[in-house]
Amino acid sequence: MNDKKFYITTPIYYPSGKLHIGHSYTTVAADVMARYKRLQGYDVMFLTGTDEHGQKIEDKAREAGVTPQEFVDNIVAAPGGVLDLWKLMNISYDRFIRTTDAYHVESIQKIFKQMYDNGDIYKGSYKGKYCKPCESFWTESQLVDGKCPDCGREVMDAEEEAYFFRASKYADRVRDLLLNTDFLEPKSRVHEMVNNFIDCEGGLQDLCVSRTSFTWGVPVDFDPGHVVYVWLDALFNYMTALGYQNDQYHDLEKFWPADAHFVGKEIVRFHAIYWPAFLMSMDLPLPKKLYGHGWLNFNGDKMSKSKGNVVDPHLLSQRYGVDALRFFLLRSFPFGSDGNFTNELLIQTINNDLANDLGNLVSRTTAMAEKYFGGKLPEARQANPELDDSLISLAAGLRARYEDHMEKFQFQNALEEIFKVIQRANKYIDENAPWALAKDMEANGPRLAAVLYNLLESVRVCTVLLTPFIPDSCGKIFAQIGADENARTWDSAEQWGLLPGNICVTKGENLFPRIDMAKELSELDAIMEEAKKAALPELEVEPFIEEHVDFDTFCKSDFRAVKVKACENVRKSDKLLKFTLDDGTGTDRQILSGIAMYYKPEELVGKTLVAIVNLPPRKMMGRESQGMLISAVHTEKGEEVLHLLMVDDTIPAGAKLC
Ligand code: ME8
Repeated sequence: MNDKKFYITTPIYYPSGKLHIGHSYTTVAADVMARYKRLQGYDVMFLTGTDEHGQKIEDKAREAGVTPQEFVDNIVAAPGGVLDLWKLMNISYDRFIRTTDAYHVESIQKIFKQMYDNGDIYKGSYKGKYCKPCESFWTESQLVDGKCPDCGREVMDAEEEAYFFRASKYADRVRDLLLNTDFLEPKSRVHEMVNNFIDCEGGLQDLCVSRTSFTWGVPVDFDPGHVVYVWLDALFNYMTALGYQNDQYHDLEKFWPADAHFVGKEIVRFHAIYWPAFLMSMDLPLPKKLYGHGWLNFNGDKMSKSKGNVVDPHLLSQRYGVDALRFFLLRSFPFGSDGNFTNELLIQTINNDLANDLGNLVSRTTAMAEKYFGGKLPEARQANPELDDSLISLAAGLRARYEDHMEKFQFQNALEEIFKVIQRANKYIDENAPWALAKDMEANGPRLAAVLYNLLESVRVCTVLLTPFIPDSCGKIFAQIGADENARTWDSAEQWGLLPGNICVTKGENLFPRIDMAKELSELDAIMEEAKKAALPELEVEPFIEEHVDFDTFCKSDFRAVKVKACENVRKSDKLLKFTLDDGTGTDRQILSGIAMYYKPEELVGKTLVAIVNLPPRKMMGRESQGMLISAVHTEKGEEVLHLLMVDDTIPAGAKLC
């Protein structure tokens, strides 16, 4: 039996809309960790899922005209939904939990009842501030500038009869957990939690854990009308998915406590304070580690649909491949800090690391093995310690340095170590100039074979350790360098010289083609513009003016039907059209109107329009305008659209509109 076990979780996602690249960040990181532990020989349980209850989902379902269950089913399981995204991103989860799964609901009801029975949940009345999008209650003192401290949006007053969890009872134990153990990382988040939520004015407050204002949640079975607060429901997923308080699974003993919960920084509060307190209340062992990673912004701004800067993983992986995207997320930003996603950085990372460094090393090495030896290296190899040792020792010591960083979830540093070896190997090619050796194969054949073997071994060791990050590409590299199963293992990454003497090297496809930065950026910009437009409301109507106008004032405006006798563009103006109009008086009326972007002058001749004719005359581009033509205006996909008001041609010129 394998006693090396590893249980890792991601947060469970709200299926309230399309997931973006920021959401993929936690899951890709957890996937890398799960694959790394499997590589090390651990029996891994990697859990992810969806958090499907709450007011936000209920509201969205109502807007969409479907039941909440239909709404979430559609986002989770439909094409392009959450499950599809994880398939696309090559996420190797072992279990997927949905909080609407019957077994989970049953467990939550039992847990809630048990906490009620042990006195940690009691009934009271809630008065406070509520942030609807975050489904969070706040006290006045927790608000920032009167707004939700998490998302910065408006909060509303709320009062309801509710059940409360006695979080205050666990304040000391939670403080101790945070300050005196390595439970929460990075350390920089510890003081924020303790100062803001435990050692704050009034201390750790009891938490409101039921709602009566909506119904889409786990019902409190002993008090109809109440549903369990979504965070209590959601947090316990980490245990119900192993079979806690249900018969669906039986993995609790094997995998609990969790080895690592990965969460974004904005939900550290729930995981660092309430989650341990809930577990303490149920007398359960605490998870070993909680890691709060940073946020990915886009061009320095928070990712959001309305800003049109939500980066679509489907689009990016189609253009660059899933591995390039996975790699970029963990290579470019330290996991614990915020990162700024830009298209330039993405392309630069792909070009520098994957195309220039790794791709080049693999393609040069395999091409030379094919060219000089037909893909089969001879057994006779001539070492040259002076030239070989620095590369070999760097590569041979790589696994230990990599492991050190991976154990601390420092993915960026682990990759940095690998790329030092890759860069060193590229330099080794230049130092040894295989093309020069190849000029005299008889004399230099064994030396050339040694150079290429050392390069292949460097590639192999790096590829073993890159496998958790870019699994598909690594499979292809292993095939190109002829590495068999033995040469792909965790142990093999520490052993130099594992590639068999008679390896068969084949130069395959170019794994990471270079991207033309300027061309790509302009294409991405165009796509983003389109996305921004698509996110805008279809039609937008000007807000109505609330102030009343009295009837007499209204009657003072003289609206008339006018017929267009002539119409022409005004010279040197892109906007103005000059109209000569019959207003029924027998004297032509001239009106200038800024509508040249919408109409060609010839289209309008003969039309019957509406004008207000008693505005004071005014000059535009040196010409007098005697009134104003009336148009209907609205906004469509963010752009102003204008229609001149045209009336039935049987209406005579000069007819008064009233
Ligand atoms: O919070 N950068 O779900 P969620 C980095 N249901 N990470 C980001 C991000 C960004 N731009 N945007 C989102 C929830 N995330 C709860 C969890 S767990 C018991 C309940 C991360 O769908 C975010 O930080 O809003 C979080 O870790 C994850 O996506 C899910 O967010």
